[in-house]
Amino acid sequence: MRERPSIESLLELFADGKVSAAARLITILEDGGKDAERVLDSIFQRTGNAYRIGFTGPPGAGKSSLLNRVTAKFRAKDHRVGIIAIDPTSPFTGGAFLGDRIRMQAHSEDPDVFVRSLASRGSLGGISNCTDEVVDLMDAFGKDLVLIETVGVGQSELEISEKAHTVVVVLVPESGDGIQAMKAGLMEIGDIFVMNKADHEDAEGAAREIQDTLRLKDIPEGEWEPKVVLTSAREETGIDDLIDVIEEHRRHLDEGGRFANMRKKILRSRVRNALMDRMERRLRASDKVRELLEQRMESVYRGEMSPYMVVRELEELVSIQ
Ligand SMILES: Nc1nc2c(ncn2[C@@H]2O[C@H](COP(=O)(O)OP(=O)(O)OP(=O)(O)O)[C@@H](O)[C@H]2O)c(=O)[nH]1
Ligand SMILES: [Mg+2]
Repeated sequence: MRERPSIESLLELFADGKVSAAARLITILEDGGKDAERVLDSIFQRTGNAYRIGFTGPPGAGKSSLLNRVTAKFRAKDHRVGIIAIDPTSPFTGGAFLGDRIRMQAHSEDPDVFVRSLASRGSLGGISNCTDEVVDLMDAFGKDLVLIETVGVGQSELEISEKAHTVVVVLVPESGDGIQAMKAGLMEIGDIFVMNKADHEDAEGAAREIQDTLRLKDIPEGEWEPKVVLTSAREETGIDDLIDVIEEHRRHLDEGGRFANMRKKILRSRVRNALMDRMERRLRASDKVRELLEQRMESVYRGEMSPYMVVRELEELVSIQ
């Protein structure tokens, strides 16, 4: 068996722009733990340049097909593109992985396009635990655009809006997608709504429906008004319009310090989430905490202690000053 390269040597190769080293570092980030932290610590200073665009929407809406088209356009504009496809691991939607791979093969020879699939945390789709870290790695690797594809289900849509600067919601003119989108909370998070499969006849009507729904939103003066774009990834129509609107949204964020504020907000929530995670893991791992908790719970059951009395005592035990 070949010896595994050390993290240091991988980081050196990574700094030299070696794709294979970047891919291995992503695997380390996926595995989490101390090694993942070391990787992140060492690349973090080189991050902060990538613009992140999230593509979310129901399964099969054409997100991957669209990403493929959009990537070609961005490459023509000399952007270096990272693509993260978060694949549901559910057997019902299985095959997405292979599908994405095949659709992305158009760019597989291009050294300035870096594609990576990550397994999603939930079985239906959503976000992967290490999405932020992998975005950072692509950013540090010199990609100035990172496109993130997630299936919009459950909580994931809220999470993508915490990770992407521009959120593109991809819908199709089939089976009341618009209504589904509203239910799933997608209407709240989209900066841009794409009605894909515009080669279907109901597309224009469906796009108008979305537009009408968006008009009901109360948008403060000067804030971004979500836009609707009709595309066909299959027939390659509307892609330029989509790029234009994405760039328009980016310019909007650049004005008045919005982008800088958003960046701070994203970083703040990352630190907070990481801290909460760490604290929770520490609490769960501590035998002392568990023992005391079990003992005191008996007193709570008997009505001798209130829940807050227990919490105060536990707080003292794990005091972190
Ligand atoms: N007619 C038509 N079909 C399309 C269009 N875009 C994508 N498709 C087809 O729709 C199917 C799903 O496309 P994908 O790009 O895999 O959709 P997705 O949203 O990435 O799917 P998941 O990742 O599985 O959620 C494929 O068979 C595509 O060929 C389009 O504009 N028009
Ligand atoms: Mg896909």
